[in-house]
Amino acid sequence: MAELRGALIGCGFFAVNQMHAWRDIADVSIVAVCDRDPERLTVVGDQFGIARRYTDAAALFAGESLDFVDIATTAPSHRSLVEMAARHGVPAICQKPFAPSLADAKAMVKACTDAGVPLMVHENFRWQSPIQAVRAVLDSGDIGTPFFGRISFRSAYDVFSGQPYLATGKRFIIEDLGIHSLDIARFLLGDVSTITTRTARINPEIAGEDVATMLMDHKSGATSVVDCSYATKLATEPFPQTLVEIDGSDGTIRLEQNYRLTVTGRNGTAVSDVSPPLLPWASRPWHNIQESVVAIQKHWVDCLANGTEPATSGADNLRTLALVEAAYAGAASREPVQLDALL
Ligand code: NAD
Ligand code: 89V
Repeated sequence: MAELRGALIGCGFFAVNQMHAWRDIADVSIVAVCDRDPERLTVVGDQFGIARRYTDAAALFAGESLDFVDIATTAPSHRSLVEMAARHGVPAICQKPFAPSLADAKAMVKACTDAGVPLMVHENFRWQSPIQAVRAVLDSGDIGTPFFGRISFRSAYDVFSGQPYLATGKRFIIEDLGIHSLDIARFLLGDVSTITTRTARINPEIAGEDVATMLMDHKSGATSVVDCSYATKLATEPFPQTLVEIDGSDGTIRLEQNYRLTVTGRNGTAVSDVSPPLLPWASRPWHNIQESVVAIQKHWVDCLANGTEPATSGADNLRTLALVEAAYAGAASREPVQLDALL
């Protein structure tokens, strides 16, 4: 396969992980970088030895011949950048949250569909190896048919020092972190018909909610609880681990702290360590997320090569973003929200 030529737009806090991951993947290279902030452009351009640099995305598309673009900016710019990629016929990866609103996200999917270009949302948490291990147990049939799930992320880690914008938005934990947990719930238990939500703000120094508890009816008949908090001080800080409980007709799955996986099924109980590897460029405690970045970007390259739709395509991610919208609406009204009405 000829090497794919990609460009990165947005050289901020998280994009550095994406750049490391591109270097780990065969048959792809990032040939140009873009950021409207010249300082970030210099930092990332110098760190990864990329000479072709742009402070304006329109100039990037005009000046480069690209096989794809990797958009790692924050949500307010996603729609205009994805639509720009579509106009230039360039396949696009877009970071989560896909868009500030479901209406914007639907327009972005339409623009790419109409232009015939692939679009993937960088929704990487389902690609974490512990979460993939849970999926593999479900696929094995060992616990039978799942009827209950809990996807839990509770922490007091200071995310605001690395990502200061997280402290200032009216929306916080559901839009930034819960979005990953909701996607994992879909990945493990399938699509959702109804969601009921309660939120709270415990940290007085931030603008948005930092605690959310969501109860969901899945179309399969299973029930799940998705709970997340950045106000939970534990004896051992678990950031950024997602803990999972699944009960099935024939057994149970428990993914507990320190990546301990316990499966009780038709053949008894097995305990294993599903810790993610520490990649050479990664650092604890982020290594779990960092490994998943390599996995999702590898998946993108495979999908481009094979002409297949990415697991977290724009169209798929509308269903995750709809859960975010429904959660905020339900938290405000304190009523259950039906998902199909939004899609
Ligand atoms: P950041 O603010 O550190 O970086 C964003 C960069 O984009 C900035 O350097 C900014 O100058 C640049 N930018 C913004 N608009 C632009 C435009 N129109 N053209 C060119 N450059 C532009 O933000 P971050 O913390 O790196 O987050 C970026 C995105 O990644 C967010 O959507 C965030 O939610 C997401 N994120 C995802 C994960 C994950 O695990 N998937 C983890 C952290 C952050
Ligand atoms: O994954 C994310 O989107 C990050 C963090 C884990 C800090 O919430 O913003």
